[in-house]
Amino acid sequence: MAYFPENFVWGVSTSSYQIEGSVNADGRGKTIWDTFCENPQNIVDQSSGAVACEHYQRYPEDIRLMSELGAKAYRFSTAWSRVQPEGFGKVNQAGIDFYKRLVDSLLEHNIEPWLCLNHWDLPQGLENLGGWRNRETAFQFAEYAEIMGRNFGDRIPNFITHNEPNVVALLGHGWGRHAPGMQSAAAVMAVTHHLNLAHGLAVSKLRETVPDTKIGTVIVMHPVVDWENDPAGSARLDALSNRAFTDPALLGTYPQLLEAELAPFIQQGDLELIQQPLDFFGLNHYTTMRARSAQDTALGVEILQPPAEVPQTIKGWEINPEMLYQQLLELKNRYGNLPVYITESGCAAPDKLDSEGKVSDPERVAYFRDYLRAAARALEDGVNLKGYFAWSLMDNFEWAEGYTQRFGIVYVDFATQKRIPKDSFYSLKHIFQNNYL
Ligand code: IFM
Repeated sequence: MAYFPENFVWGVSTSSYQIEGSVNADGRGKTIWDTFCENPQNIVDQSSGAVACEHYQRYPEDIRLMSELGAKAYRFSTAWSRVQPEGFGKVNQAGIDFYKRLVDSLLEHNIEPWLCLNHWDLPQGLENLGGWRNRETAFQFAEYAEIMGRNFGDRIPNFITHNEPNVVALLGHGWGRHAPGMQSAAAVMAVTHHLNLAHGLAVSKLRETVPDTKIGTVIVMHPVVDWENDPAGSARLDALSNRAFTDPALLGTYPQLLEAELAPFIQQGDLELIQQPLDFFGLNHYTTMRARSAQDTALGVEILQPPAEVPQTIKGWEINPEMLYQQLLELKNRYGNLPVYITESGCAAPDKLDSEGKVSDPERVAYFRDYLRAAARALEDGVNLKGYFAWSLMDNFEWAEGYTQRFGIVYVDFATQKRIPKDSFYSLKHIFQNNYL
């Protein structure tokens, strides 16, 4: 048996571009993902988030599902370009009103809203000025945070600055698999530092605007395994992905390995601005990483697929719950015992609607149970773990994989937009309601 405390926060996570659709509705501005999806080579099924789950219209039904699940919390992101269509200047009241309707409905259902300001969909207006490569974007982000604080501070108990900024830097600017599709080490360094600066500036703006609200950040951390096969590549991958955001935010330093490459972008006082006291740390965790030095690539390192004999999901991500346990202990030991929420955890599985209209997803049921057992063990061993958010409420636009990989606990029939809870939904419902498994 694995037990969780009475007040443990059980929730689900989503993000704006992956579920909302309605990309031209009510004054929303274009984002880098709208642009990236225009090139059919970028997305495996040539799709986009233009329609996605039609959450923009169907949010009341989605909230009813969360309520049926027994979720106490919902982590979602706001599309910056609905709030400021260009990313700067004019504020679009219709965009703010949409998120107010969403948040008010969550509160009516006793579901605590957790608002994330950046889950990758940067306004194209800012990209045209250099995007995250431009230091000025960090200051624009702080202005957007202030607008959100002023409008939502009375009803949002938890703000998150970024979701997985390390993925924006690496996949978006180093490996070119995500928007804006660049492959440049210098761009990765500039983006890394400017995202960190944006985080620090946004935290201090939010503290001024909404002093009673809790504020944190969310970073995806995957331990590098098989280190001995490529020590130099492993050290570089670990620094770029696991340390380049957590170290400055929580310790006020950059990994030594990256200092020279980052130096051109750092101004005096930046690290003090970045290291703001936080109320919580959000850990996204799914798998492990293996490194391969690759001098012919911009970053000089790539992520290797796990060997065939290693248990893995259809996405090729190793299933290794022990590494979640290790990751949580590492957070405690390296960064102090800050309250931690697992803000994403889940797996892609080959879900099919059966002839009775049901979806059985045993791989996902097992994944959640095994990873939750590992989380409970970390809790027993003193990790200040406060909550767990499953990724994701429903199947959605899985970025470069389009709609070919389903992560939801609710199946979405994209032809009809019908939502069908999978077996994993009912399994989590039992856990959420009983605090044990
Ligand atoms: O879908 C993504 C999410 O947007 C960020 N974290 C990982 C998920 C699965 O790939």
